[in-house]
Amino acid sequence: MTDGAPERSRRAFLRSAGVVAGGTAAAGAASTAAAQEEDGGGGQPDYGGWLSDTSNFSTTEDFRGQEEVTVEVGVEGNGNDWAFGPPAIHVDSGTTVVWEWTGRGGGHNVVGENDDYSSGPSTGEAGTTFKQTFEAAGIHKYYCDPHLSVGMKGAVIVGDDYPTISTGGNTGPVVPENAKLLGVSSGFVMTAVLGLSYFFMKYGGDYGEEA
Ligand SMILES: [Cu+2]
Repeated sequence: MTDGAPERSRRAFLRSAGVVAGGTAAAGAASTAAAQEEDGGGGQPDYGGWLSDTSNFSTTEDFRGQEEVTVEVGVEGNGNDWAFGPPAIHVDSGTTVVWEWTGRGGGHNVVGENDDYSSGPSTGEAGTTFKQTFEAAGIHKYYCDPHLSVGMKGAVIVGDDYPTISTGGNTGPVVPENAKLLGVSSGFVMTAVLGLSYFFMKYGGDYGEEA
């Protein structure tokens, strides 16, 4: 029994097993890196439900790079001309927001959510303006006092540090399920290779020495 057949098949087995284990581990690492890159961009602003009943809100309009931005008071929405237009804007720190009354929808005003600023008593006069300069980063919410209950609300996002809606279910690094499975399966393959290698070394070699 010195034909060497067991020796050749053992090497062939180890070579093919090594290729399988290495390939699986590399595929797992690649898909994990791709998933992290997708999640790296800025998320959607989290308004905490503030604009959930504001009928003309669909997206946040980006006005970064401008020193002054105008928001109309009394545009169509919330069942009448009872809306701010646009209701959600994103500006740089130091930007002045100018609210300008359209004259439609009756009397309106602009009041900060925490009552930290106000345009005063509501008015319906077209051309009325109210200005507020925003410095602090974050989401600044405001409303129209007479029409708060129908959803006449707005928000100003300032800067780039503001709450966002989490896209993942946990706070740790995002690892997709298929990458986890690949990790587990490649670990299993490597363990199996080691075990079978041990088996071949211990028992496979005996064939050659018997003759
Ligand atoms: Cu109003």
